[in-house]
Amino acid sequence: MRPSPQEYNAVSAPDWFTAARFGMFVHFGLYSGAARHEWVQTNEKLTDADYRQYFDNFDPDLFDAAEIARTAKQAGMSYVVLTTKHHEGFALWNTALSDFNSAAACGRDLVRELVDALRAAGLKVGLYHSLIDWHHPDFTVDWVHPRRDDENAASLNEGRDMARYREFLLGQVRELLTDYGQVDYLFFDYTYPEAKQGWAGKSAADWDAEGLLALCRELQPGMIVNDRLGIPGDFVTPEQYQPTEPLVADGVPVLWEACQTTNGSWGYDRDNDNHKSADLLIRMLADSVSMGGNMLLNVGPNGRGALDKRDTALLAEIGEWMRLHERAVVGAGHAAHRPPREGVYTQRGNKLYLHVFTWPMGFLHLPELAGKVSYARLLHDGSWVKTSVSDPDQQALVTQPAGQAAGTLTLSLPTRRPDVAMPVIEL
Ligand code: H79
Repeated sequence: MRPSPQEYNAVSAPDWFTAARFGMFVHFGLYSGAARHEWVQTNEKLTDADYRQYFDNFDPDLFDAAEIARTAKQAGMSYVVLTTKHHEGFALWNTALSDFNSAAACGRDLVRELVDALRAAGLKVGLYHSLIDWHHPDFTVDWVHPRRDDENAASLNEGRDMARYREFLLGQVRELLTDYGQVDYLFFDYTYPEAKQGWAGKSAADWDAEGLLALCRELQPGMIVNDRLGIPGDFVTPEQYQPTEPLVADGVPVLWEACQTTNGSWGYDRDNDNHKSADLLIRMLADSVSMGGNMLLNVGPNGRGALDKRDTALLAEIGEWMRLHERAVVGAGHAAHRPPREGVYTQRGNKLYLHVFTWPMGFLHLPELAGKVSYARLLHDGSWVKTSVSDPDQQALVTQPAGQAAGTLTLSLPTRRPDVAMPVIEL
């Protein structure tokens, strides 16, 4: 029987994941050298021969696992999730099950390097593993496959056998969960059951989702697994959108994590300058926590394995904000109070944090909080914020602030917005 979300959360919601709130996604593979989106093989319908040049010239001489760990830590992140294999099928570890791997291409086991560096830095270890595999000869052609050819559809799947692919998939996951010590988190990607334009999708049965999940439970009992196998997992993973309320299933809150890019592409995309601002990313993080979720922010190292300057500049700004506002994020979560229109609340213990998205003119009115707040301050500099409660019966007599419903607490703020990426008021 399918466990309820409550049962899932009960068995598998480790404190570290909900406390962490902020992690780093690392997309690295042959597509990083192609430098034009991790889906380039399908987007441009590249042949295996076209794609082979990225394998033959794979040279991640600047991939520095310790630097990645340090960068994540300085940004205030407490876990990192690495693509062990993306849809292209290239493995970043020394797999015995295929030659299409980084050890064969450049003599390095990049999974080992990063996992070791994360542990040394005290960060939690997350792995991403693609269910899709465009390189494997048994993986059937479907509507997102680069070999899809509407003219010659009939012959394309001759000789391809998903049963053999399932064995390969299970075997590679077994290697990852056996040879790399404790793995805290696994992100499978992804199930797309709909058939489109006459082409099949793939669903739980294509991956033997039950078998894969059972293998995860057996080899790494403390590990959390995401929801993209086509059967329920331990947490759900909204991709490139922000939920606007806490996520629930059957009326019960579920763990969730929004995965987000800096510029719309996961893999290094040289000519894409469509980066979000640090202010927006910080707001998205606060928004996630306010709705009871995490945010996993992606970086796409370039063809040499170095972090992109555009990403590290953003992470440095986010890190500076996190240094001063960490307690409003890490260990914090959804607050039951109705926020004012200017921002969102997070709550940690008995403290409420008001993340102010739009700085008001002079006053902020907080519904229902009159009499419930003993002290208020701006978090970045610890400066006291004056609070007052206006009497709705006396409105004609008071000049400021007027017109507030009973129970409203009013904050008197400096006219000038504090010089931080996003001001937070601790209540
Ligand atoms: O690894 C990242 C993405 O590559 C992967 N999941 C994250 C974590 C992902 N794969 N598919 N999707 C996300 C959604 C599919 C989007 C598609 Fe498209 C729309 C596939 C084809 C059209 C995006 C736009 C990719 C190519 C064009």
